[in-house]
Amino acid sequence: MRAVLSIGSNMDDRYTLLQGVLEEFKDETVAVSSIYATPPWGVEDQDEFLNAILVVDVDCTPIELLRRGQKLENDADRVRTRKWGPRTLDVDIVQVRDGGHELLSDDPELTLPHPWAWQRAFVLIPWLEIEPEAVLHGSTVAALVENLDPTDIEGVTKVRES
Ligand code: PH2
Ligand code: MG
Ligand code: MG
Repeated sequence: MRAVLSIGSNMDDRYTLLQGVLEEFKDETVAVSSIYATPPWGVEDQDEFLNAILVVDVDCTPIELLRRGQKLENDADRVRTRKWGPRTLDVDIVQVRDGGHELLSDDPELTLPHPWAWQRAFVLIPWLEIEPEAVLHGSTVAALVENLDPTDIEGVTKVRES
């Protein structure tokens, strides 16, 4: 199956933490975006994030992929305090496709597609770079970006070319 992963960090050595995820998936990676600096979304009184998107082709179930992401988060000493709060590393599954079909899930542990992705500039702008024609909630990523608030778009800046 093919999965779109959103990775983010706003604590500690953010580049190295994101790089660790890219390293873990390097043999399964189909595409990877540049790294972007992004203003905190949802909870605004926290440090700037670094975010990126990768598309991976993995031979496992969505829950197994979730566990791989959680292992990376735990290895980064992630501490879960507040929802949407600061974190060393976040590995989120945005979307999963299998044989051209999108997998949907309402499992509270893993909602697919990711419930907030369609409105998050920090997901859509990096994703636009690698898969502009991907469809989420019935719209292409390019169309979703066009519908974002211009100030949200301006806040997202490329800091390291992929
Ligand atoms: N993750 C959140 C909440 N807010 N904001 C940015 N810019 N980047 C994130 O990765 C992020 C966020 C919850 O996972
Ligand atoms: Mg998240
Ligand atoms: Mg998460």
